[in-house]
Amino acid sequence: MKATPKATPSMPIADILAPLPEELRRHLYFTLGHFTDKADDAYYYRALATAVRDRVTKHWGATRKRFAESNERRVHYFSLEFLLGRSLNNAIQNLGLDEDARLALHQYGLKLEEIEESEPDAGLGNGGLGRLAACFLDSCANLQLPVVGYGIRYEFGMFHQYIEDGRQVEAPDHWLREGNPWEIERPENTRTIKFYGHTHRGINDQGKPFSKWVGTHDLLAVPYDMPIPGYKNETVNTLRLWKAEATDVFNLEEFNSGNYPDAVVQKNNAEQISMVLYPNDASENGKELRLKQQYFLVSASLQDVLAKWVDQHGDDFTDFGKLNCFQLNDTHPASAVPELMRLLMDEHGLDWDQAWKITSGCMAYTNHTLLPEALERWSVSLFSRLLPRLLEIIFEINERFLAEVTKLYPGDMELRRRVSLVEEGDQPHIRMAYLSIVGSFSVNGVAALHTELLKSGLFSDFYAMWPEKFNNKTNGVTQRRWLSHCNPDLRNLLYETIGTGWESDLGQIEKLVPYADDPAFQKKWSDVKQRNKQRLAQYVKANTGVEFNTSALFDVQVKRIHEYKRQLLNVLHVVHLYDRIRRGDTEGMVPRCVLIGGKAAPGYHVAKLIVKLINNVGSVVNSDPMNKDMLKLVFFPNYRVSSMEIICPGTELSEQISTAGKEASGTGNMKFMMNGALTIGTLDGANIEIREKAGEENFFLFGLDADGVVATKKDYDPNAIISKDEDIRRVMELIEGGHFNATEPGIFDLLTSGLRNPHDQWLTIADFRSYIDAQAEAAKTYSDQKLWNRMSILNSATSGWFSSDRTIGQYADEIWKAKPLGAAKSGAAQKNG
Ligand code: HBZ
Repeated sequence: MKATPKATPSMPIADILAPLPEELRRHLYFTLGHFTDKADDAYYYRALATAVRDRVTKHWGATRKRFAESNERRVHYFSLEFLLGRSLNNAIQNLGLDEDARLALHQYGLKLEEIEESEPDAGLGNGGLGRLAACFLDSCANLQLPVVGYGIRYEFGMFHQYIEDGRQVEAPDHWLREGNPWEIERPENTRTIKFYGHTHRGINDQGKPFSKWVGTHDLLAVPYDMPIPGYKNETVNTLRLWKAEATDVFNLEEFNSGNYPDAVVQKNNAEQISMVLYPNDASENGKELRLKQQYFLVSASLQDVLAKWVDQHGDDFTDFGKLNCFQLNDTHPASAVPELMRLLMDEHGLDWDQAWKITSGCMAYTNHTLLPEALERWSVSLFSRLLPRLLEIIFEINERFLAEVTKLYPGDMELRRRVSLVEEGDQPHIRMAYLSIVGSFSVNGVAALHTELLKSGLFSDFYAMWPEKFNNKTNGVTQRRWLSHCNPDLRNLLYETIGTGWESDLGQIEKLVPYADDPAFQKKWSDVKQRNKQRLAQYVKANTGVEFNTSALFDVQVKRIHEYKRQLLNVLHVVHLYDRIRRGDTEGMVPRCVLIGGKAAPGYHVAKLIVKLINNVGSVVNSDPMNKDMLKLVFFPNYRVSSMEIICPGTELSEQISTAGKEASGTGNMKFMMNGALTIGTLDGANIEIREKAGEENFFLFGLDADGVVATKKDYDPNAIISKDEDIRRVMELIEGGHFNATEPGIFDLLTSGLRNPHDQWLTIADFRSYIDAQAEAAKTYSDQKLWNRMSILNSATSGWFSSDRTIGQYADEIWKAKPLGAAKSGAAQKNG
């Protein structure tokens, strides 16, 4: 091992770093004070992470410099959620440090995979929306785009889910307890955020009216930066997360009144804002603290961008809109629209028209849901108390907007009422989606069907007014995490078969098509799947105690628990198979292991009951002596990013079974496809595009389509369907007869009565027969392994479209008009070499 060179001020920063094995020793001893030989994975994790981070930091500094010197458009991705998962392996992979890291640990007899397990997931998100933001950051860095992510540094991320007696129990996720080697605090960029107070109107020296926000209760936003390394391209982008702290002034008042303990308590109050991620993924509960979080993020981030602008350009905002773009991840950061107006007018002296031209020219909004109950509305009374100046601005935006509506459609009062940013009623509310549309130049959905439904349904009035604002950006996922990293055996098979180019250009995975029927390749392909199934089976055993038979079909549904995602339909099918086994009718069946995982929002009673049903059915089915090894059902606890990294490669059948028209896109469906799972699914969200790319013969389709759902609702009679279909009737009888809840009679009545209700929104019974048939078709196909392997290979081979690199390429070209800022050395040449 080479000795560490002596550092001098003139030495290039890169040369200060010794080889990784030495750096690991140095950090263990000097940074962490680990003086003993005691094996303690947590120490080794931290030391290795710090050593790797140092290498990341080198490129980070260079990237920042490049961005600062360029005069290209910058993008700011505003999101209340970034579901990053683990960072160590990602950094090692993207910097090509795998061998070095293994060598470094080898000196202590340690394995990289084991040490990586010590890293807690950064669970700063609920589900798809948060994970999409993380995949997007990865792709932006891969494409060398000048994009900064802005979010909140929640002290507690997504709760831990435990299962007790079959029920979900939540526990806090204190992910920062042992420190976070991936963040750097930047106290010098602290911003002040105002709340409460009132506005004061007056006339300024030039005789112009102004409004001032005074008497506010202020707090501080302190930024913590996390590096987002690009793939072997010397680019490291930034995710800036804000932590709330009390201002000194704020504490001083209490202190002076002689109440020191109260002053400290006040400090805690301020810090509550960034304390915890709200765990609701599909319904709003209108809590004041949540609105505070949203404004806190938006105000801190906009001030940050404006401060940097003023540093570079002074108070000349002429080109601000041309050189900046803000992408709003759903309506959660929608107060960016009135906040940018406020900052430009009240802090930087622009008039309304100048400020509006800038604001509405640089905001872009992504919608992620069609569920009306998920559309954010904030009561005017809460707004006026918490953010009085913003409310004033929103009212003025609305007045001007409604004037425009009247000009376009004179006399249409009904339209005015429908599109108003203020929903009238006993308790008027601000409609955040409408505010986002009016304040943005771009509005996009996240899959083709979703965007069409936005245009024809939820937002049709706005689409009629401004068709040019609306566009589609079908979601994608990063193949670096969701193929390369999580499925090393498949990665190696791809390397030897089609080379390495697909890691930064997934379109190249199409080169697999000619191998679909090649027996030698099929053998390698199924060997890889078999090893991944073994790994998954071990993981299931360790987490649930249940044994999976690795020659069975691995059938998986992992996602948040929600009625529209229809985990219930999946359970009904398991009960149907169980019923067939019990009556000795196993013809055409193949052994099957069903895994369901996901978190229910803590206040969502029905979703929690579905978790209980899955667990109860699982314990009855798994212990029935009739069953042998034909059928298993487990509920996988605490589903999160790092568990998907093991579940996804071992999955053979991917369940994407939402009621058509309800799932905006789905992204799990894409991860499974890349890893060679076949999909059983409805014509919903991105399933439609998956089926188009894979070919309809390589997809198990069932159920009503979105139009069929609308039509069926008109005279839906689930009880008639149940009584006419023997299989369905028997399933209902087993559940309603208490077969799965002998000791707790009646607990599932809410679920069964929901299924039988003619107003059941999710039409589970309507799709059940078609689902059973598609499942039988899947089983039949599985018993022909040659055919199954062919279909599996073709699914992976056609998954190129679902790389988030493609998605981000489209955002950059069509919305952001952003250009890559390449590293001094050509990244692409290095990447593909
Ligand atoms: O966003 C999901 C959609 O359900 C899914 O279809 C889509 O693929 C994905 C990415 O576009 N939506 C969410 O994950 N939504 C949330 O997590 C959420 C979080 C907080 C909220 C509301 C929704 O207040």
